[in-house]
Amino acid sequence: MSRLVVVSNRVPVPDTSKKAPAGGLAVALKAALDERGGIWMGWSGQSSGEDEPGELKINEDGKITYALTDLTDRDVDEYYHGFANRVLWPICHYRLDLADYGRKEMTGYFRVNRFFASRLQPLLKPDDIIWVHDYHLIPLASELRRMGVKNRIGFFLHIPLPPADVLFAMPVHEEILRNLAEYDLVGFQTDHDLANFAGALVREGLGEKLDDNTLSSFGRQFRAGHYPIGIETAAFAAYARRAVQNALVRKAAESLEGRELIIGVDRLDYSKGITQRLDAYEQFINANPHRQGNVSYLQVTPKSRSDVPEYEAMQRMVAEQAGRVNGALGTVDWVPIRYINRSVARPVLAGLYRIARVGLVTPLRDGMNLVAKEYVAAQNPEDPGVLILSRFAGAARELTGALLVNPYDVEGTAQAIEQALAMPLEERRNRWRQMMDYLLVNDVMHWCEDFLDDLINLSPGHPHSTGVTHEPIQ
Ligand code: GDG
Repeated sequence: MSRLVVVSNRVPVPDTSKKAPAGGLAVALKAALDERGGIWMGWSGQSSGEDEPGELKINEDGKITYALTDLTDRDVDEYYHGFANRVLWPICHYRLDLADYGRKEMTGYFRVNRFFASRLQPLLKPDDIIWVHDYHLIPLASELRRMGVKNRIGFFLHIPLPPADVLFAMPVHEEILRNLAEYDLVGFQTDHDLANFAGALVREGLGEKLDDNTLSSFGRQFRAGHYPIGIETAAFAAYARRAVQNALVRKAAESLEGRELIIGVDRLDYSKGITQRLDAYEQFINANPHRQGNVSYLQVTPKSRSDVPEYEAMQRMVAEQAGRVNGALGTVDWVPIRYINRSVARPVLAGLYRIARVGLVTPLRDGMNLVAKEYVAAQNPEDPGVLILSRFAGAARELTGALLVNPYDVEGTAQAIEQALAMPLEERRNRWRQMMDYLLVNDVMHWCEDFLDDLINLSPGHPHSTGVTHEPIQ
C-alpha cells in the first residue's frame, strides 16, 4: 500500500497535554495516515523572524511523521496574511470589495509554495500519494512537478470557487487555474464549485470539459469532482449526549430560566454573515413582541486572523452591534444577545448545540460549514431543534431539512426564526431525521475515503501531459 502524504498550511500535531478531541478533518486524515503510514507536512505557525527558517521540525507518532517548517516574517506577511487571506479568501467568498491585490504578496505566495515544495521533495518516495489541502497551497503541485516529482497529487479546496466573472477580478487568475490543472484530481465541496471551475476554464478558452469529471487544460488531462466534507457524525452525537452533563452547560441551561435558546457559532469572519444575522434577530424581536424576554440568542465567535485589518475592524463592529441591540431591546432582567468573543471548549460547544432550540447558520458564502452539521448531529432525537441555514453555504446542497434562508434578506431570516420557534414537534423530528440519516452515512471518513479512492484509482496512463511547461512566477 502506498504511503499518504498530506500537506496543509497548518498541521494538527497531536497535543498529548490537552484532553480536547481533535476536529473531524484532523481525525479523518489521521485515520487515513494511520492506515497507510505517511507524512503530514505544513507550516509550524511560527516565524523565524528575519532569518532563514531553520531545519524541518520532525515529530514521529506511530506510523505518522509530522514535518513542520517555520517561515520568515516576510513570508508570513506576504503569503499568509497577504495573498492567501487578503486576495484568495475574499475573492473566493465573492468579496471583490475586500480584495487587496499586490504583486509583492502574490510573488511571496508563489515563493513560499516553492519553498514548501523544496522541503517536501526530499521526503518523498516514488509511489507516495500526495494530498494537498486548501487555497494556501494551490501552486504546490506545479512546484513539485518542476522539481521532477511524478507522484499522483490530489488537491481539495475547502472554500468556494466563484464563477468566472468574480474569479477573473484577480489579476493572476489564469496562473491560479493553470496551477490547479497540474493536479491529477481537484476536489471541491459542491457541484456548484466544480461547475464554476469548469466554466471558468471553458469561458476563457483555457480548457475543455471531456466528461462530467474529466477536464483538459494547459496541455494536461486531469480529473475534478465534488466531495462534500462531513463531520464525525456518530461520535459527535454521542459526545453531545454526554455534554449536557457538563457543569458549564448545565449552568448555561439554568441561566436560561425556561427561555428558548438560539445559537450561532462562527469564527469571526466577514463571510459568516454575523452582522446581517444580528439585524435579523433584532427584527425578529421587534416583529414578535410575545418573544421579548422569552428567547436568548447566544453568539459564540472566537477571534480569527486578528492581524488582518478587515478582521480587526469587524471585531469592533460586531461587539458594537451586539451592545447596541442589547441596549435598545434589553430589560433589567433580560439580555437579548449573549456575545462571547473567544473560543469555548468543545464539550461545552456540543452541549450548547444540544440545548439550543434553533441553530442559526447564515453565512453570506461558505465552502461547506461544519457548524451546521455539528448542530444537527448534537440534537436530541426525541426533541430536536431546528436548523436555519443560508442557501449560500455548501451544506445547503445536502441539508435540505433545514429552513433555508437568503442571509441578505434580513426580514426573511427574521421570519424563519419565528417559524423555527413555532415549529411543531413532529415536523422538527421529520426534518431532523432526514438530515441525520444523511449525515450518518456521509460523514468525514466517507469524504476522506471517497477522495482517496478516486485519487488512487485514476485510470491507468493518467495523467496525460502533452509536455507543455510554463515559467514559474519569480
Ligand atoms: C473552512 C471553510 C468548511 C467554532 N467556534 C468554536 C469552535 N468552532 C469550530 C466549529 C467547527 C469549526 O470550528 C468551523 O468550521 P466551519 O466549517 O464552520 O468554518 P471554517 O473555519 O471557515 O472552515 C468551511 C471547512 O473549512 C471544512 O472544509 O466547512 O466552509 O470556510 O468545527 O465547531 N470549536 C470550539 N470552540 C469554539 O468556540 N471548540
